[in-house]
Amino acid sequence: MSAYEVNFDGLVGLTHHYAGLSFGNVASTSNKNTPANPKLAAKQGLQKMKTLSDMGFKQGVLPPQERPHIPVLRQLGFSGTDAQVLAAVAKRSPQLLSAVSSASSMWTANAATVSPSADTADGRVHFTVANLNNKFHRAIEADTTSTTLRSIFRNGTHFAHHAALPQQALMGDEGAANHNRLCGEYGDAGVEVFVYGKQAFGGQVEPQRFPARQTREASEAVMRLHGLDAGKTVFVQQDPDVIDQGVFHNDVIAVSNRNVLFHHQQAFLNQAQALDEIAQKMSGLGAEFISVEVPAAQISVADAVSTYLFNSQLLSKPDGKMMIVVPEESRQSQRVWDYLSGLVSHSGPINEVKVFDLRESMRNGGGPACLRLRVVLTEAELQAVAPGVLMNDALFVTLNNWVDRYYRDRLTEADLADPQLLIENRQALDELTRIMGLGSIYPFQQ
Ligand code: SUG
Repeated sequence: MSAYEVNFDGLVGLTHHYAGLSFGNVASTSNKNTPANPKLAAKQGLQKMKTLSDMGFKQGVLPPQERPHIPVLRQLGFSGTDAQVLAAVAKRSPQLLSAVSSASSMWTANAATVSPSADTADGRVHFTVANLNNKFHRAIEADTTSTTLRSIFRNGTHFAHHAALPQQALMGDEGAANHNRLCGEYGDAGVEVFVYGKQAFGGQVEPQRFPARQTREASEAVMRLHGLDAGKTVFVQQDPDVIDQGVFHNDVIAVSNRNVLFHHQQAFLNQAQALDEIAQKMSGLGAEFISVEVPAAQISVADAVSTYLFNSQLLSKPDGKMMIVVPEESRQSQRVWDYLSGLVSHSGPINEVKVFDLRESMRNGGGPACLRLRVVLTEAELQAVAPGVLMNDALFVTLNNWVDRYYRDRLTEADLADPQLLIENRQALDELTRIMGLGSIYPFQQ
């Protein structure tokens, strides 16, 4: 059956700021406490969505979450009116306020793991919400992510939803950022590749400096929940040395589209063996696997981390070739730009580069691929998606006006205690749910 890849990008929230919350993510820790521009961040994201949609790629939008997250502060013992809760947490623990105000749900590659209907036992599209257990500010995303996905992909005939795995390090799950699906045509059965940072039970090696956020145990649970066939599934460990150099998710060092895996020479542990297994399982499906491996001698792991070359999107064009979508930082590096220029001038599968300025997100370690969740959908499944989330001319204009009305152009940690910011956030999100036709998805709307 024919199918499309639809990219659902996260709309940046009103409290986007730099809090240094993600140990192991170099950009996050090094930009801690610098002023942010939420309005610009939201517009940079919208521009990427609109440009790709105009180029003919199917594009959706996922809404931001309610922040500061008052319900979790109440769970932690703060009480009184919402304004009193804010004042108390700002006084006692500005860091906690910052964490519960993070706009991190914008990185929707971490919202969930998605398996297309062609791969699952019951022929439905399966979603497992990521528990994001490794970071407090991200773990609090799971509930609203679940409500949002259930609201957008409502139809039980086509879509199956699984709650986040238990909130415990053993089951650390970061969603699609550590998951690749290789296939011939999108609608064909594919090989799902789960990349984990460590194996909690009986693992041999793990990173020493920075955390491994994804466990093999979590990836195996997702495979079971989705009803995937073990013969079409591959588990690969990410090279622990590169996690220690700042590759906190696999999508910072590898990206796939259809039958192509674009990756660094040091992306995986026992790389040759992993690539062989993928190639064999692909050939079992009648598809030819193409690995585009970038040698360490040409691009170092440090280059990958600073330019986000691999946190790119590979998009299939009507001519059968692929376009690579990279952040401006990749163009700024002479080495990486020379590499990309060479890549697209050869006769390989990738023949065009598209650059986006995503600086506001990049300064927190979120590139083009972090900002999108890929969902492969057949025509019937696409028809079953809530229509108000699909990008088009009208939605682009409406969302830009909405951003102009509600977003600030400068935000620091000190602003988060402002009760007016919470009010603005709720007014904006209430309006957004109406614009996108999502119903009541936020705690404050209950
Ligand atoms: O989880 N940054 C995010 C970036 C996520 C990128 N996603 C993918 N690679 N798919 C993270 O580390 C930083 C927030 C702060 O420090 O303010 C942050 O959460």
